[in-house]
Amino acid sequence: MLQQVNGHSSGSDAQGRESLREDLQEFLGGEVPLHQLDDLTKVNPVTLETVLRCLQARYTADTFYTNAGCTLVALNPFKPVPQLYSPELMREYHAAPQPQKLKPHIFTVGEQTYRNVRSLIEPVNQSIVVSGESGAGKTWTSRCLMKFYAVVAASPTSWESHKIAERIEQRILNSNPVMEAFGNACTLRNNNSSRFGKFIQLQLNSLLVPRDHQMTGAAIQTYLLEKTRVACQDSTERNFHIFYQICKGASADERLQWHLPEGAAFSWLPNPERTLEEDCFEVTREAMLHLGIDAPTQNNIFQALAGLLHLGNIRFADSGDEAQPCRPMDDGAVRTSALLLRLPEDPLLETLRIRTIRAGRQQQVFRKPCSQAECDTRRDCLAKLVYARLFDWLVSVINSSVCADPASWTTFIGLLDVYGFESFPHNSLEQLCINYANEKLQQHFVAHYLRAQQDPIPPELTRLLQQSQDTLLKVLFPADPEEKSQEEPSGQSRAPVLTVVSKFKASLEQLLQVLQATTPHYIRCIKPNSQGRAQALHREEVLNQLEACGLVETIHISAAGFPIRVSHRTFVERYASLRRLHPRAPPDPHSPSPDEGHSEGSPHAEQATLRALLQDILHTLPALEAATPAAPAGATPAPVHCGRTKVFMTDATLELLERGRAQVLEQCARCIQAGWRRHR
Ligand code: AOV
Ligand code: MG
Repeated sequence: MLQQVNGHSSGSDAQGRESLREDLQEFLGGEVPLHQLDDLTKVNPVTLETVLRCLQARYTADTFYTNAGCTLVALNPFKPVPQLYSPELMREYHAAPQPQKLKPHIFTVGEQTYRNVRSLIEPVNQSIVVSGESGAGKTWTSRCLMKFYAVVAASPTSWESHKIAERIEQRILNSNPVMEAFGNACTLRNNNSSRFGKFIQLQLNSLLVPRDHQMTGAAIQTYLLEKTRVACQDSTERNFHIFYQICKGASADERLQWHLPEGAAFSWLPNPERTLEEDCFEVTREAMLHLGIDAPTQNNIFQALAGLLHLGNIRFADSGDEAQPCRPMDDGAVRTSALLLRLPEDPLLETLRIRTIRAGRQQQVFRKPCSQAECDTRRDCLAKLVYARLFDWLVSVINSSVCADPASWTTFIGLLDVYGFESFPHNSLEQLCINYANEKLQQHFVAHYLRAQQDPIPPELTRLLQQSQDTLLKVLFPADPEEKSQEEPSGQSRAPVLTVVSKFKASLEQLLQVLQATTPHYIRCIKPNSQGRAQALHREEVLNQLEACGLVETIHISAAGFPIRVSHRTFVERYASLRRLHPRAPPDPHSPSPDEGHSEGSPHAEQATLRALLQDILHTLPALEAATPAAPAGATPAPVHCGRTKVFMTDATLELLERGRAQVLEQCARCIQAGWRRHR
């Protein structure tokens, strides 16, 4: 980062000349070939067009990552690039003294984040927000980052602890295929589209040696699974992967048991002929096993899913008489789904066809036959209910398998992989812009997307499922204590039912709170073309994405040079110790003291003290710079601007301050050690 701003701090002469040459070329109008520009802030002038040209040139040169100030732009290669994600490369970024000087990569972001966590005495949680439209590469990126941490944050020495660490890392990685099998589907835009939002906290321990943070667990939070997909798919799309996996991957015995004869047609399973790499049942099963979901439980899950497929084959025909319920067109589907879900057949049929209404003061129960369309809705609703509960249950099982004991971790790195709704691109602008844009986009999202999801659930459906004799369904739908006590006289009204929207809003607000308490890092994934073709960058499509995420504005803000903003208090608290390194000359006794004129303890006095301290710290900057080994004589002071409530600075200044602080801490540690030794 330091290099990018003032370009004079490299160690060797050759490097110094190289960066000087870059600076000069930049000054003279950007002679550096476009594809070699690692940071879009160096494009001159910064416009949508020039940014696009640079990205295009890099894409053609098989360079997929580019810095854009505080954001990393990731172009989807749409082809395997294994050398870009090898463990060797992960270690290289991890071991680099200044990883930001290597080629832009998600590993730079990963490593920077990891260093931020481990280098601080007061641990600060970090987060990486991965955004971009559907198919742009968010899930891929998050997965790669998880692998990165599994490699670099692995436990070191002792064999026993190594084994444990490996287990936990492997388990965390195993959560991916399971969650993707149950929560991803092939859509028009992405063959492996996430149909839920995911925030994973990678939990790190804080050993006494702060440089050795290790991953001790993880906690996964999911957001609004698109459960409608279980019962309703666009003609060009597919159901969740897991349904195809069981149909394709079941053994002969399992086929018998789950009533899935070879070639059976299910109306909820469109486009089964499309074979995808995601259809790998074995991988899912193996991963489930590693997560502690044993074979009988798995069997139970798959049987219930087969039950849902048969449920989807139930068709109703109008009876022609409003007073008479619709009749099922095929008794077989009803029988089989009842059998697999271990539900009594008659109540199943009854619940699908007849609505019970409570009305009047006495809450009398009326039974009303449903129309054919209503029967269909109730059938779909039943499936959605089961699937959503199953998904939530799976997430909780995974969490209980990977979540670390609260005592064994203190910091986390959060990875946010939201579903890339086309009209809901999470923005990668600088903090203020991000918040603003996200608010807007979320409103949009909530208005558009949630309305379609809103699954009032007739209470009869839940009651029916509570009658199931199936072990798994008994867990998913435990008997409702309220139902049991129904006959007891009670004047209390039921608690208001939380709607999907309000629950989702609440969980999003919670997420924002968590994110706000972290240091955020942004990766913006860009989809070069909508066909998923390698080596094809469609200008219009990319332009739209650049525009939607305000990338040019991000670059402008970053190029303006003060992307880091810290409150006066935080700044002073963090860097007060620097005054030890380069103490300022004692103040002139004749000049007025900063807090003169304010009574002690007043807010004004406090502010003035804070400001005076701040100035003291800022005065150490030139000395700090001069002490930096490669700083040329007479280099301009690190850019910093002191505002009314905040200090604004460049990445380079931040780095300088951090380096100075680390130096002080090291000195202190040495003094303490020396003291101990003397004491002994
Ligand atoms: P998404 O998460 O952003 O979409 P994915 O991460 O699923 O998108 O990526 C879509 C596809 O692009 C993947 O299945 C890969 O085939 C390919 N891909 C992405 N990144 C890379 C990469 N770095 N190298 C090679 N191939 C890649 V969605 O979940 O639909 O919003 O809801
Ligand atoms: Mg995804």
